[in-house]
Formats: sequence, structure tokens, C-alpha cells
Amino acid sequence: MTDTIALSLDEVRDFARRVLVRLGLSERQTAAVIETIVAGERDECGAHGIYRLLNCAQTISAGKVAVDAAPVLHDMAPALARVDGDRGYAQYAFEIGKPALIAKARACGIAALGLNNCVHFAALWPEVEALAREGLVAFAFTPSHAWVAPAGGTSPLFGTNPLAFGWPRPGEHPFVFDFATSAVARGEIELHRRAGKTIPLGWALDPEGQPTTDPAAGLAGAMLTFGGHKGSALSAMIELIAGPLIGDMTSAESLADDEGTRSSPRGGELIIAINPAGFLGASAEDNIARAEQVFDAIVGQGARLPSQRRYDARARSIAHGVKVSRTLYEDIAAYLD
Ligand code: NDP
Ligand code: PYC
Repeated sequence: MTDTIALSLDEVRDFARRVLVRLGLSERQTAAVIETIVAGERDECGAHGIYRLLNCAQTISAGKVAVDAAPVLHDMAPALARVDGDRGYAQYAFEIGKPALIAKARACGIAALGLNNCVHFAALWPEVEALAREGLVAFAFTPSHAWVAPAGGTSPLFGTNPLAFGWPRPGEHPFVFDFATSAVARGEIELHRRAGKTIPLGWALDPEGQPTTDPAAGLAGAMLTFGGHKGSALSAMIELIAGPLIGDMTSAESLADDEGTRSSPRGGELIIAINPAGFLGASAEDNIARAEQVFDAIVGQGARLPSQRRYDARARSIAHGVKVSRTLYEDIAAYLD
């Protein structure tokens, strides 16, 4: 018996749907959530694929996500909207707010959508990629739980606070990057712990504030930012613009709200969309075409574009399906018993 199981993407979708519905999540919310889980497996982003069903089970059983959430869209101003996620998953709130964000960005040239009162377990690239496929330039930011020490400190204060960017490309997949402002996403350290692997120095400090290669010690201590003070400043910015600026929680407040249940973070997300035609009018197409020179120059010297790995993985997964860890699959399947 191999230590992996081969699944088609439809089988991943069906598995995720059955687990979430069995856990009590509404059909409507499940439909939004499973697409990001399928996208995570499809694009070989293991920390945000079916692995996240374990977080969902933990969060739902702790009562920290509203299984029957009914998000409400609020039209704030010509270029501003917010969605009260009703303590449901952020993917569902984004689905409710996305059409308004796109329409406002097209009408005003730039628009922002605040998602409030949402539970977050996912990667942000599905959101910015979807907006870039609509011809918009997109940014997304969210805090998480206070797991990360500021540069120069040793105590958790920031979340793993990802930022994502999407840029539309004529005839190509959008240019997208999406990364945590911590050295790695927390899910990556959790996967190392599950696999019994050490972590590289530079990812985390142990509870005594010392550098560690032990994933359990790193999870119990403090994660580190990427790029020292630079990642630390970006992380602080995300605390501010996707927390107090939109009337939502900081990562420290989210962790306090968690009450030790080890549920997924709860709070806000800020999404900004820019319509190139807003600045450029009739010359938008020419300028977007000219931007291709930047991408050509990157790959021309043998470097790769962010998301190129994901798009390559996507093509493979669509053609051949995916392989998931057997023990992970069995741990999740136990929720179906
Ligand atoms: P990684 O460090 O693995 O990579 C992030 C980005 O960098 C991707 O766009 C990736 O593209 C790109 N990249 C990686 N290597 C290269 C390279 N050699 N050349 C060019 N580009 C490269 O991500 P993280 O561990 O920081 O984060 C993983 C995910 O976790 C993110 O999607 C993030 O949204 C999510 N997350 C979510 C949180 C939440 O609160 N919701 C909190 C923290 C993280 P590619 O994919 O093609 O490799
Ligand atoms: O992996 O750091 C993480 C994370 C937090 C919330 C979603 N992913």
C-alpha cells in the first residue's frame, strides 16, 4: 500500500463537500468553501488543500464559525462596499461582495471591499486571481491569530498576515503572488510536525525565545517574519488596514476571541481593485500589453514568475488528478464515520 491516495478533482470536491456537510456547514456555505480547498489541492498548495478540513472540523466543533451564516452586503459609497460575514467563512462573504467590488472598480477606477466578521483558513490568491481574470489589478490583506513576533522581539503579536496581488495579462494566466508576512504560513509548520520533519532555522523561536528546528517548539513559541524588519513592517500594516481601518479585529484580538479552542482566525479582510482604464482610458490595452516586457525580462534571465509553479501544477492536476497523503485522508475521513 502506498502512502498516498490518487483522487480526481471531482473526488476531492465530493470528499470535502461530504465532510463539511456532515460537520453541519450549510450547503450554500459549503459550496463556497470547497472551491478554495479544491483549488489548494489542484495547485499543489498542500497547506491550504484538504488539510484545512481538519481546521474546519476544529472550528465548527468549537462553535467558532456560524454554520448557517447569512452574509449581508452594505453599499457604503460609490467606491466602497463591505460585507458583514455573519461569522461565517470568508469565501462565502467574498462571493457575496465580489460583484459589487467589480462593478464599483469599473465605475470609479478604484474600489475597496471590506469583509468583516469572517472566519479565515484559506489562501488569498483565489480572490485576487478571480479579480485579475476580470481585467482588474487586485490586492488582498488579512490578519490572522497572534503567532508571529515583530522583528527584534520574541513574543507573538502579529498574525501570519498574508498579502496577495493580481495583475491581468492578455492571453496568459494572471500574474499573482500571495504570501504570508511570516517566514512561512503556519500551516506549513503544522505539516512539518505531522510529517515528523524538522523546520529550517529562521522560521520560528521556541517558547524561551531561542531559534528552533523543532516544529512543535516553534508552534508553541513565536514564528518569525520574512525579511526581518521589512516583513515585520508589512505585517504591522496588515494588522492596521485589515483590522482597525475596517472596524475589525487585530490578530491579538482574534486570538483572545479564540478562547484557546485552536480555531481558525476570525476578523476582517481588505480587498482593493483597480480598473486600468480608470487612469488610462483608451490607452489601457496598450499599457497593459507594455507591462508584458517586465514579465518577459524576468523569465528571460531564467527566473520564474510567482504562480508559474501553481499554474503548471494546475495543468497537471486537471489532466491527471492529485495525490494526497493517505494518513491525512484517513484522519479527515474519520469525520464521516
Ligand atoms: P510561499 O512562501 O510558499 O510562496 C508564496 C508566493 O511566492 C507564491 O505566490 C509563490 O508562487 C511565490 N514563489 C515561491 N517561490 C518562488 C520563486 N522561487 N520564484 C518566484 N515566486 C516564488 O507562501 P507562504 O508560506 O508565505 O504562504 C502560503 C499561503 O498561505 C498563501 O497562499 C497565503 O495566502 C496563505 N496564508 C493565509 C493566511 C490567512 O490568514 N488566511 C495566513 C498566512 C498564509 P507559487 O505558488 O507559484 O510557488
Ligand atoms: O497557514 O498561517 C496560516 C494560516 C492562517 C490562516 C490560514 N492560514
